[in-house]
Amino acid sequence: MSLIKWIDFQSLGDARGSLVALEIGMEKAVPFDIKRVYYIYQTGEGVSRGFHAHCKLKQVAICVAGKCRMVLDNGNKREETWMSSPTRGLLIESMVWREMHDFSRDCVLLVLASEHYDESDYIRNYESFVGLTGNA
Ligand code: T46
Repeated sequence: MSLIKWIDFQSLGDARGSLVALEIGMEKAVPFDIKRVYYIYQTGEGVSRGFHAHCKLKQVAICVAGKCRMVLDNGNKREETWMSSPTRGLLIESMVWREMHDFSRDCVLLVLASEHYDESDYIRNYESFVGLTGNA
C-alpha cells in the first residue's frame, strides 16, 4: 500500500474565490479529532525540514500556498510527492519518517495534528526509527 495517502477536500468556490472548510465528522475529512494546528512558512531557500517520525501522532498536511516536496518512509520503502494543492491533505500516519524539501518562497504548509505537542513522541534518529519498525 502506498505511503502517500491523499484526502480530497471539497472546494466551495464562487465568483469571489475559493474556500475549504474542514469539520470533524465530515465525510472524507480528517480521520481524527484535531488537537493542534500549526503552519510552516517563510522557509529559507534550500532549507529542508522534518527528519523525524512520531510514535503516536497522526497528521494531515495541506499546502495552502506555494509548493514543497514531501518524502515519507516507513523503514521499508520511501516515497515522495509534491505538495501544491490547497484542496488535498496528505495523511501522515504514526511511525512514518518525514522529510520536507524544496520549499517555494511562498509555501505555507498547514498541519492538523491528532495530539498536543510532545517532544517525547519524536524519533529523530533514522537508524533508531528503522530499528523500531522491525526493518533493521
Ligand atoms: C512534523 C512536520 C511536518 C512547538 O513548540 N510546537 C509545535 O506544535 C511544533 C510543531 C513545533 N514546536 C517547536 C519545536 C521546535 O523548537 O517549533 C520548533 C520547530 O519544530 P520542528 O523542528 O519539529 O519543525 P519541523 O518542520 O522539522 O517538523 C514539524 C513538526 O514538528 C513535525 O511534527 O511532522 O513539521
